[in-house]
Amino acid sequence: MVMKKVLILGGILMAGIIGYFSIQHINQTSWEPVSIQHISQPSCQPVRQTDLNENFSVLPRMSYRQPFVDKPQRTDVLLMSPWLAPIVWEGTFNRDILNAQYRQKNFVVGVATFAVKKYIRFIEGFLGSANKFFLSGHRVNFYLFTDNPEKVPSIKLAPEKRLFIIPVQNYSRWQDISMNRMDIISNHIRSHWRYEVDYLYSMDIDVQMFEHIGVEIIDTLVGTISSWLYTTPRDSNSYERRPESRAAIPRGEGDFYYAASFYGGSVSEVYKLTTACFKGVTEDRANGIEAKWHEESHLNKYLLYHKPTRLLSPEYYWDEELIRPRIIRVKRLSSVRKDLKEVRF
Ligand code: UD2
Repeated sequence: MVMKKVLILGGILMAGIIGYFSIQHINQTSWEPVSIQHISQPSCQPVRQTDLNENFSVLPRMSYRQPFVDKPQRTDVLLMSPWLAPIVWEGTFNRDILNAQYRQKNFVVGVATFAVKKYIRFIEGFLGSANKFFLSGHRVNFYLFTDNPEKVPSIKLAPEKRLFIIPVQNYSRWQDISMNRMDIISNHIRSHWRYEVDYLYSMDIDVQMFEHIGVEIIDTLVGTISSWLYTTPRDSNSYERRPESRAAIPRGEGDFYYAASFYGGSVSEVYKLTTACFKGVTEDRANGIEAKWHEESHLNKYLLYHKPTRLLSPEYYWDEELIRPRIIRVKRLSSVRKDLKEVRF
């Protein structure tokens, strides 16, 4: 009996001692400030300044269908790349939510497009349809490069849209007009656009828009999956393969085939992309080689090794010559049929 009491008392004493020390320990770790001198810091640690702004904005109340994790919006198409970049398809997003989020940021988007030589004829269709369908209700600056500014038709734009006509020289080869776009865009970012816009997109002029293209296209680095090659295995598509070209992609590599007709992103990312691609074009020229699909080949190489943060499905550039399959529910933007021999020469 005495032995049992001794054991119980001993147990209580031990528990008390453990409890005391653990409370001390908790006190130490959670309350007592740790002297900075005890933490060894590399002397060249870069200084960071995180903006701790508390003026966060709140979305308006909205009524929409609830999302469920076990009910994907589409099951017939790939919605996410292997690096978790969303692929934008009709039926996968709610434009009202996106617009509400975007409006709070008050961004300006720039669109660079070129109408050189006979391509001037495409301006009216491009601008007329873009005025209606491209980022409707949001601020957009269209930058139109042309060798014929006096021939640009007058088009009445929505109040939030502006047109800047920028004279540019022409080149005898259409391939040079197309490839030099990368250089011109890169130079204008450095001299102007970095002060004027938040996001920048490059678009071919020989297209028309038929449905809304909204803020679902906005992201840091955005590429459009080609309507010609969206189901083609990587080794059969149109990448440049000759190792002598700076645009070469080795066999066994490649994600998607991207169309050069529509790409973009933040100004700084588009600057990197256009500068790198034009460097590739210049080095190819010095080595007497031209990539299979000109700057589009360089763009594909760039986007393979600098993964886009968002991909636009072929809805965002549909080629008129193709029959539209079921998975392409809408044709938002499509090429205008052209007689290549007539228009390029
Ligand atoms: C593809 C690409 C295009 C470019 C080209 C290079 C797609 C859908 N488009 O289109 O972006 O990479 O291949 O081979 O993948 N331009 C003029 N005047 C000219 C020629 C061209 O202004 O005389 C401009 C114009 O903005 C045009 C763009 O360059 O939209 C591309 O030329 P394209 O449309 O003739 O090239 P295409 O259809 O072969």
